[in-house]
Amino acid sequence: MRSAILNVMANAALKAARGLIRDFGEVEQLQVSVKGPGEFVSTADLKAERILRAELTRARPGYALLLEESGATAGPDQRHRWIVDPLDGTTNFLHGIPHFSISIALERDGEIVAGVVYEPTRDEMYAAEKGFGAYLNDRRLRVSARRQLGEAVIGTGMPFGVRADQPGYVDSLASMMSATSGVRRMGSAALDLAYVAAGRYDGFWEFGLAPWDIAAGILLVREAGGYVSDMAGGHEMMTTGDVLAANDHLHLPLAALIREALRGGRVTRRV
Ligand code: 2AM
Ligand code: CA
Repeated sequence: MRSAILNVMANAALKAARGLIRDFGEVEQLQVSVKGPGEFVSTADLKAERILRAELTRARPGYALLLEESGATAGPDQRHRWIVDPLDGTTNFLHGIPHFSISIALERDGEIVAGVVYEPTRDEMYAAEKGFGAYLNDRRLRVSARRQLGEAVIGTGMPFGVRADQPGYVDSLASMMSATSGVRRMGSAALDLAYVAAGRYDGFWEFGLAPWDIAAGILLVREAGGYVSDMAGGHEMMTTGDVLAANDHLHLPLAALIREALRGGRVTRRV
């Protein structure tokens, strides 16, 4: 049984997902057209956001909103704020790669108290409420129990475009490549965090993410028994956009690895 608020969030995600799935089918067709699916995808993204805004506002009229496409809207309720990414993994969507998600978080007094990440193509609904655990559909989630870095599979997001020269990223990647059992880069940070919560990834790191990419995912990881920090080991993920998530055995060694990489000292394999 989901709580009333998680129901609101899950139903909003399901409703927006129906449009995304339809549009994704169209995008697959548009890959071969000369014009490409670019404009069509922007419209799909905006349509999903409009549905989410309408559903969330209808259920909780006074709450403030922070949406990826339309930005911030204040509300008479000073305590609550929705933080929403209507389409995380836009590049995948644009290229017809079926790996994207909808992310919805609820913040109360500056703290994330509920989060939903939905993956439309697999019909996987990740949901968490502070103090009540994290779930994938009806199954309770737990982060992985792996203790050895050498056995760990770690997710990441690679900076691109104007952010491609993110200082230290390539060094952190090189360190992870030699110290772990492998790195994955799948292109939706919200789902990456959900995968840590589900014990699929043993950890995840990325720099420079936006609040809507990570707000729901952070709660999922925490409620699944994992650890989330920024790269300095603090809790400024939502302001710095830098995120390291892992189970509690691996969080410290991964943090050390990234810190050393950022200092310029390559770390070689430790088992
Ligand atoms: P988006 O698909 O909503 O744009 C991929 O690394 C993750 O980072 C995605 O969650 C993506 O969100 C987000 N992201 C957005 N802009 C980015 C950028 N310039 N560089 C890297 N990641 C970005
Ligand atoms: Ca995003």
